[in-house]
Order: sequence, then C-alpha cells, then structure tokens
Amino acid sequence: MRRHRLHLLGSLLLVAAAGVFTSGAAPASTAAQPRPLGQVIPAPASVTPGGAPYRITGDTRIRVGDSREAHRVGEYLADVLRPSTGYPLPVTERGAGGIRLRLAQGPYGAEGYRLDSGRGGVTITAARPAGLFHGVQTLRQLLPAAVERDTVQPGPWLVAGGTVRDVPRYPWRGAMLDVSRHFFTVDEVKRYVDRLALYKFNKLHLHLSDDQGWRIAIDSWPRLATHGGSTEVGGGPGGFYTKDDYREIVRYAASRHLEVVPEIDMPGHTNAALASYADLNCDGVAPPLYTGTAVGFSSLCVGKEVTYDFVDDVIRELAALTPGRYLHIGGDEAHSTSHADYVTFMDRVQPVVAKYGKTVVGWHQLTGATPAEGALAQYWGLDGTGAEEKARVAKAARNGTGIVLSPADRIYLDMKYDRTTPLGLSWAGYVEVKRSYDWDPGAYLPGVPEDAVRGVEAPLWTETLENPAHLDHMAFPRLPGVAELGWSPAATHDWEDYRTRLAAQGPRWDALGVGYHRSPQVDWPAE
Ligand code: TNX
Repeated sequence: MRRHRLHLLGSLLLVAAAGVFTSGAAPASTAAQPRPLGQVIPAPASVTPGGAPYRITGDTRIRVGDSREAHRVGEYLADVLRPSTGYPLPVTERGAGGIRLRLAQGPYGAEGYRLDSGRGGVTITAARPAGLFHGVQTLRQLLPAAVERDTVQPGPWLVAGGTVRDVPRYPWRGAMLDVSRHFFTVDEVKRYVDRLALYKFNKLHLHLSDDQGWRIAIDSWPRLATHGGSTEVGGGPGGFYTKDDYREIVRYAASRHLEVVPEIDMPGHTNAALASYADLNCDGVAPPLYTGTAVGFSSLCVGKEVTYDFVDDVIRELAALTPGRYLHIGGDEAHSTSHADYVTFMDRVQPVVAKYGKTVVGWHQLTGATPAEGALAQYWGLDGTGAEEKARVAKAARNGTGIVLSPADRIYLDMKYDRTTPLGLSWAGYVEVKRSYDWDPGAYLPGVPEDAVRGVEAPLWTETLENPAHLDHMAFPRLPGVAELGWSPAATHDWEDYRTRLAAQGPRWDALGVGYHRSPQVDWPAE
C-alpha cells in the first residue's frame, strides 16, 4: 500500500515536471503554464524571463496614474480583455498590484517601453503614450490566444514572469491600403487598423486616388468624388470618404497610435480625375471612367495652368484634414508623361506640399526628378533588376532623401503566395512567407547609407481584392513579418525562431476571425 502511494506520488511529480519544462503550445484545456515571455511578434529587443507569473483575476485593476493619455491606453486594454475574461477590470488612477501603465523618463524613445511581470503585477513603463500602447500589444500577445475572443473563456490568464525591454529599429513601420481599385468603407479600414495595431505598425498609408476611383471629397472640385468615385475595378459602385469619414479614420488610427499618410497619385494614375473634369485634359475632352486593371495610360496635363490650380486645391484641402506630417504625391508609373514633363511637374508640385506644411513622400520614381529637401522615396523595385534605378535611389539617399522600403518581390501583400493562390497578382513573382520575411532592410539597397533607411512599408493593392476577407487572406501571415523587419533589431532576425512564433499566432487569428493563408512553410498548430 505504502509503496503504491509513493509510486503514485512519483508519477504526479513527473507529470507536474513535464508541465514546467514543456514550452511548446499546450492544448487550451490544460494551459496552466504561461506562454513563453519572448513568444511575441515583432520580436522584442531584449527578453529576460524569470520569476513567478502574474495572473489576471476578477480583482485585477488597470492603474494609469493621472495622465489622460495613459488612461486612454488603459481603456483600450480593458476593451481587449473584458469580453474574454469576463472581469470588470476597472481603469483607476491608483491602487496596488494589478496592471500598471506608467509614463516616466527612461531609455524608451518615442515608442519603446519596458514590461515587468511578476507575482504582484505587470508594469509597463514608457516615456510616451505610444510606448505604453506598444507595450500593451506585447502584454496581449503574452496572454492565451483565447483572450481575443468576444465571449467569456475559461482562462487562466497568466503572464510569464520577467522583463521585456523594447525599442523599434525604424521610425517608419507602414502599411498601405489601396482604397481606389476597390473601395473599402470606414468600418473596413478600421478593421485593418486594428490588425496593424497588434503588430506595432505606426503608419497607415491610404492610396486615395487612381485611375479607377477618387475616394476623398474635395469641396472645390466636387465631381472628383461624386463622379470620379462612382465606380471601381469590375464596375462596382465604388464610393468615397466624406471629409467627416476621413476625419473619423484619422481619429481611429490615432487612437491606435497610427499616423495616416494620404496619397494622391500624380501625374499618372489620374483617369478618375481626368474623367471628372474635362478641363484637366490637354485636349479638353474627359475620358470615360475606367474599371479595368491596366496601369500607365493616364496623365495630368503638365502644360496647363489649371492643372496647378487643381493640385493646389487638392493638397490644401487634404493637408488641412491631415494632422500627420506627410503627404504622398505618388509619382509612379507615369508612362504617359514625358520625362521632361515629369520633372517640370514634380518641381512645381513639391513646393505646394511644403507650402501647406507637409513633407513629401513619393514612389521612388521621384528620384528621377529632384526630390524636395526632407522628402522620402518609397522603393518598390525587385531583386536583381533595375540596377540604374537602384543607383539613382542610392544617390538620392546619399543626398539626404529618406528611403522607405517596399520591395515588391518581398512585401507587396497583393503578390500570390504560390501558383495556387486564388487572389492577387504575380508580376513580381510568388512571395511565400519565408521570402517575405528573410531579408534585411538595413542592407537591402547597395550604396544607401544605413541611416537613410527610415523603415519598411507593406502595400496592399486591391485590383483583385474586393472585401475584408480578401485583405486578410493576403496580409496574413506576411504582414507580421513586415512588422518584425521594421521593429526588431537585426540581431534577432532568425527564420527558424520566427516561424515558431508565427505558428503560435494562428490560434490568435482564429480567435480574431482573421482568415489566413496556411502556408506550408509554417507548422501551424492543429485546428
Ligand atoms: C504597381 S507599385 C503599382 C500599382 C499596382 C501594383 C500592383 C506602384 C507604385 N504601382 O499601381 O496596383 O503594382 O501590384
């Protein structure tokens, strides 16, 4: 009898020990262990695990001190946690223990944070509210995937003990959404913003105009939106944002610490504008609206003065609506504009952006003209091609133009994963998860000084994408890899480690309702 009991005790100890030393994803029903502290995307700069975990309970408070901005971040966190935990999680100024969001001076920069977790609580410290917000995303990912569900889940809600110290590698971590080829409503844009926030993106670039649709109301040229916005690729009804709609997108993005970068693409990609006002055409004849997917056939009339009245009005109204620092003027694929006209146009338009207090961003073709002082060029070329163009971009970078990297064969989220992908395009090749993740923005363009690289941006062009489920399928799982390229130190870059952390995101996307491409390069947990 005695022997038998000892034996039983031994087995129990063995089982317990196995629980302690297994770090892989445990099935939800037995998940009494916290997720490993470093299992976060983007990988934090430094992770020091140790000590007892913190457990969120019905008594947990979110303490934010007396800062209004910290209070807002606290309310955001409470909104994430309340539905699945079922706990009240009051956001309070003071108290002991619990989750504490603390603004304080320290080595955090504008966006970094420190997270300390132990039996008594979790403290996130940052110099700025954006840092608190990013720290909250780390906390969120340390909790079980079920925390993302909108009905009460069993828990337990454990946060591993230890310290995370984290600052971003680059200040520009962008995502672009093309709302011109297919229109997306304000709510659909917000949904995408919420996905971006989870991975610490900080720029939402909206491609607001193209041949197929003009999507922002401009009071002085009303037909741009009412006529130019009245269709889309395939001939659907299209749509546009009223100024209040746009303000709401800006407000919502700001509440997630993303800055909106609006783009009006010029002088090419302008059929929707040309169709709306006959005057803007060199021959005075408005073309019909366009619902196909060709590029490079339209151009503003560089020799007409009315073109610059139009540009001035549009930039003035858009700049007034936009609290962020940047205004993107496009400039890509102007195949119907002569080189001389392109240079003339950019020389006249860039000062208008400055006149209304904004900094120019352009696609990298802008480096074929003279980029304005302080301008950023967004590079979208491919590996192994366009040597001359790369050299031009590098030269501009050496002269002070900042570079945002969006190589099409790496992080164009509209490229098919492989030949079986039902959506997307393949002009830049197929781009599976590893190819998308496995490159270094700091060493990508030869001859570009490292400090000229401002960051990365993942464009999502929507010629083939009609609804939010389409966006999700192309963005996931590649989008988090772009976030990691922009945020994490180069020293943490490791495909094998990344694919393990990426696999652990699968159940989180299931809980969030994100339909993703189950890439064969990743060992997703069983459904
Ligand atoms: C190139 S990249 C474009 C877009 C297309 C995209 C499709 C760039 C600046 N221009 O007009 O939508 O390819 O992948």
